[in-house]
Amino acid sequence: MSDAALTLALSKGRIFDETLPLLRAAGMEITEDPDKSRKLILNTSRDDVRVVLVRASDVPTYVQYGGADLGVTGLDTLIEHGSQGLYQPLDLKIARCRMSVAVRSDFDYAAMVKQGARLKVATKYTTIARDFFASKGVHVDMVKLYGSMELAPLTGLADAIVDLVSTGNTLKANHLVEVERIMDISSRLVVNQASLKMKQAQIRPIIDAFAKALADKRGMERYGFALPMDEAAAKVLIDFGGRQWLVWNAHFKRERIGDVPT
Ligand code: PRT
Ligand code: MG
Repeated sequence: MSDAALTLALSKGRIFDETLPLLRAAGMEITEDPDKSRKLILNTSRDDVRVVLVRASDVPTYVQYGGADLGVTGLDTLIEHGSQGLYQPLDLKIARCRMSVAVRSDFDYAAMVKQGARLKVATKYTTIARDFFASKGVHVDMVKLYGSMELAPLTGLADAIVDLVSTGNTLKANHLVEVERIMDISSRLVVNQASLKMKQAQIRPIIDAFAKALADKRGMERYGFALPMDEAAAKVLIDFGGRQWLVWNAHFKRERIGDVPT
């Protein structure tokens, strides 16, 4: 591996699975299945790009200290870690979920907040939880946990939890209800700031390729077909929210872009 080689940090599971199509679209196929081997360093179809598999919560650390040049990490993890030394060029809009407050269904959260009661909150996300309750003026005692937050209200360890919710099935299965939605969460591309300066020529095209893959995906979601993003016209259509009149105002060589008459 030459000095100019790039290392991308990913975590196994949903972030890996949902980053794969973006990598593919950006011309980097991962040639090995991480579930079928114990390898922690994976090759890609590009000689100068390799992937390292780390714990989800370690991705920002790897990128911050240069163990990886780039990485993909959840906004939750990024906020908890802090963004020092990390350039965040793109919201990849993958591994989407929300950060919420949940309580036992028989706990009157609204009344407790109204009374100004002190709440016992269990969470892995102490920074996000502390900031949220401080902004509401609610006093909390924080209990730091590393997993299975749902158990805390059921065992009397806490009144409330702050955790990620996607389908809501985990809460439901444990008789918990969501009482506050703190923020929407998705995964971000993070880049080591020193790498960005020293390896500009390699990193910039990758950021651009990811951005193009995202725009293509959005076009696909919105119109049900891929707009040819190499056409200036299609870019106008996407960048401005697909307003037909913008297309009319633009000049095109082709008569149609996909199924959209121009
Ligand atoms: O598991 P490990 O300790 O190694 O790390 P991790 O849990 O941080 O990794 P992983 O792969 O589980 O999550 C990586 C990232 O995926 C998170 O940082 C989030 O940004 C994002 N993500 C998206 C989620 C979820 N959706 C999600 N539903 N992370 C976790 N969950 C969990 C949640 O904590 C809860 O236990 O799934 C459960 C709720 O799911 P529903 O569908 O039942 O609501
Ligand atoms: Mg997990």
